[in-house]
Amino acid sequence: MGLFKSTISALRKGLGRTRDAITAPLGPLLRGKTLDDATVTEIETALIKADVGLATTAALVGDLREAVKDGRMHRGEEAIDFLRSELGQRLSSTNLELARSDTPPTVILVAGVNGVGKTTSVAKIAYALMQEDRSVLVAAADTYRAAAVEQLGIWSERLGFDLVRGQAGADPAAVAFDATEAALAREVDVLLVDTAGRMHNEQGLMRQLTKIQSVIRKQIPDAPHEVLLVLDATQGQNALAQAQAFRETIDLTGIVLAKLDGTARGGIVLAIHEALDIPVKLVGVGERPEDIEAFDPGVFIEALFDA
Ligand SMILES: Nc1nc2c(ncn2[C@@H]2O[C@H](COP(=O)(O)OP(=O)(O)O)[C@@H](O)[C@H]2O)c(=O)[nH]1
Ligand SMILES: [Mg+2]
Repeated sequence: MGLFKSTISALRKGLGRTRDAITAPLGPLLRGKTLDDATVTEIETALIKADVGLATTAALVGDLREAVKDGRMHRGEEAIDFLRSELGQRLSSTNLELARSDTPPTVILVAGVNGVGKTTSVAKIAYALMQEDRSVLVAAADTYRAAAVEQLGIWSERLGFDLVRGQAGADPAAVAFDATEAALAREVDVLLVDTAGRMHNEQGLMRQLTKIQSVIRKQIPDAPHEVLLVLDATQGQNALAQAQAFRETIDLTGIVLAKLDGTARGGIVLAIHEALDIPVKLVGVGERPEDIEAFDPGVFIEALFDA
């Protein structure tokens, strides 16, 4: 199983700045120290700065304060253990593997607003699947800009996956329909559908997505098997607002958190979990095809706390 096996070192590299941001203040602050009100406040500041999310931070810090006050917790190391276990529990509940259909193709629809990293993520996912000897077909259903189709064209040549494209300005749903037909005819393992992020208005964008979904279902009733929303980790609360908007229209099955390498705020993973209850399944940690990883809560927590 495991469409993607995460490698600890790559994820660590991606989370390097998160680690610096959180551990740099927390490590020296907590190890070998006695806990008091001031240290707990510093923990609070560090968690908020890392985008962990206000509710999660408040809950954790509230528990810490009580434990210190009641004399149940004395040492910095105890606080670290407490935080690791609490954060771990919050992230461990969900199935993080990509769904796979018993009858191929598995259809993966990729959505998100403009510039967050959809097309790059599609190329990366295609590449990762090809490394696992799975056949991949990609639908370039962002037909609003010629450059978008062009961009996927370059990736497809570079990485060697097949592409179904429409004319610029063609109906994206028609491209998705053709691609589904081709995926069935060619018996590929996985069909990835890249979509547009920019429309004249949000309603138009959401309607387009529903339409794409329904034309895919005409040929494969239980598809798409994954609807991945790509979010840009550097966008903080704005990313959360995007997810709220998308999930009102379409049943999201997972998040791809792109550009985690570009932020010191890896705690956004926890904020997403707290606010949306949609699992972060993949993380983007760079611009190269290999810069994508399965999200691994254990590794993530480890990276957050261990320098
Ligand atoms: N550093 C970094 N850049 C990324 C990542 N994913 C995408 N990008 C860059 O973000 C920009 C927009 O990506 P693109 O895939 O075109 O976004 P789209 O409009 O959602 O399809 C491009 O310059 C990508 O190279 C990532 O994980 N890390
Ligand atoms: Mg794109």
